[in-house]
Amino acid sequence: MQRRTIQTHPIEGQKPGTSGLRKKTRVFMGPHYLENFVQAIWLAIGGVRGKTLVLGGDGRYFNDRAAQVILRMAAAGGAAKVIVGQNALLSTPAASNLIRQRRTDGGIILSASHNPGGPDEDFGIKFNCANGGPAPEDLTGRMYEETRRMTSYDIVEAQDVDLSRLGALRLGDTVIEIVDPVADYASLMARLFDFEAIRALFAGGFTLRFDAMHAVTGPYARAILEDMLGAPSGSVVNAEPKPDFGGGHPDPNPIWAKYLVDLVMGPDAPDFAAASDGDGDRNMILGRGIVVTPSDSLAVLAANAHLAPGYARGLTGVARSMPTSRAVDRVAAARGLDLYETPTGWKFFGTLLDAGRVTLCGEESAGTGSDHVREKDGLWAVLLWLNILAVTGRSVADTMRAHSRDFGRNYYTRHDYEGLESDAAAAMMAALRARLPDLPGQDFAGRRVETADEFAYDDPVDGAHSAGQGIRVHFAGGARIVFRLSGTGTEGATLRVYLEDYISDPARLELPVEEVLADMIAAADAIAEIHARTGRTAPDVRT
Ligand code: VG1
Ligand code: CO
Repeated sequence: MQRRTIQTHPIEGQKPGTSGLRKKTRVFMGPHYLENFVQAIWLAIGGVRGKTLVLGGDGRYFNDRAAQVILRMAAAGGAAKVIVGQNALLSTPAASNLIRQRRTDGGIILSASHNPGGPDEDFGIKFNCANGGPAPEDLTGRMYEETRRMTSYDIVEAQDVDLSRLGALRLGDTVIEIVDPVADYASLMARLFDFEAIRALFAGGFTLRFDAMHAVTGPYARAILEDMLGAPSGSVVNAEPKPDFGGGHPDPNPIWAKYLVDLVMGPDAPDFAAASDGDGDRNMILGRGIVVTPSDSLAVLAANAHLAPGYARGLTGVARSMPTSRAVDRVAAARGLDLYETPTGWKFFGTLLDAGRVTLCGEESAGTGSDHVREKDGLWAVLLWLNILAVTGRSVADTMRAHSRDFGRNYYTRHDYEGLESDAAAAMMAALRARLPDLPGQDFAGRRVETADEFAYDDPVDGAHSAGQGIRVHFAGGARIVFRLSGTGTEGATLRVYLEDYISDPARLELPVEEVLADMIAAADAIAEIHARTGRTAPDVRT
């Protein structure tokens, strides 16, 4: 087998964002693009020689080709072993689990998550560390530095590895072990949850619709929900992973999964419905007549997790990303749990989970997870919900009603303005930043600003400092607006505006969200001058 050193040159813009490096697929397919970044990973982790890695992705277009390149580069770098999901498939949480269970040195996940896939859509790659979690900022920073002084990379010349058959083979001196992507993950789920109780729930006629959105969770959901737990066959839909996700956005929210919202609001509503995203780390939870917002779901799971065997001892603490609503804070306060507020992105939960400070964590962007892996986990959230419903015998709607009665309700919505001109978006944020000192005491849409700042985070475990993590404006009475720019897009800029108000009055717990937040929506525009600076009169996505 021929090992070759290929001359290359630094490529602009290989800077990992909120979750790895994401670009248009054609950019990744360009000369040296993927190879440069993989070489930068090897360099940033101190070389791949002698190491064992996990490799898999969400099955999007170019997943299979990229996996072959990475295997040849791992072999050229002298890796001891690469554990690959069959056909190069692994959901993000399953990859995290394999990294941990097999005590490897880390892994590479190929995904652009909820972004669409295909030759004209998006692709992505990220490195996870030995704890199973996304590389922290200092490591992604080193990768970026390496891309800026890249001169060559090493790769072996070889035929494609047949990744369709389970078992072990060799590529040079590197062992390639091809594993069932579902098996280890499914047994982890069986250890955490009361499968007997959930089986009894389905046996009693409880109905479910799980939509895999033609993405990676299809095989996982079929195996676990239908085969192991006895949900009627056909409960899992769109279960065949496709390179272009069937042409849709594999993004489980009320826009891209509107048909699920229509289903639960209509006459044929199942008892429970859910969806996951491209790489299986997000979740959307719905019940008959109700859509549960991700922030509320986190709060409900925190309040009830002890009903599942894996969490019967209770939680050590909970964490949420800063823009996530403060619904979970109320649960933490009532239960005496420590509460941590982190910047957006799962990588910031890793140290807290590793140190045992928190058991559960979540983000408003449909991400929820626990210390069972170091990624958010879509199917895990679905199973925890099912476990809770199986034990309490309540419907989703009754569970939410009871929760608001106990804790009040954090009305919450996120407005996204997509495809903004990058410079205009940056100028808007700069102007907002400049206004911060003047905001306290001013009234907007009849509400007074109490405090306004730009969020920065000091990791309480390792002391790492992260600045510029979103602008927060707090109003009298507990309302809040957060502004930040997305770090996962591949074109232009996306402004995210997170709006929240807290209501405990028992007579006002079931109002339309946009009605309760109308003041905040008007205030957001007045404060950030969204319309004036971008010309936009309405958001592209409301979650
Ligand atoms: C978004 C979400 C963030 C999430 C990230 C990755 O980031 O807001 O909460 O962690 O996507 O999720 P941003 O920077 O675009 O707001 V996934 O499912 O893409 O791995
Ligand atoms: Co995802």
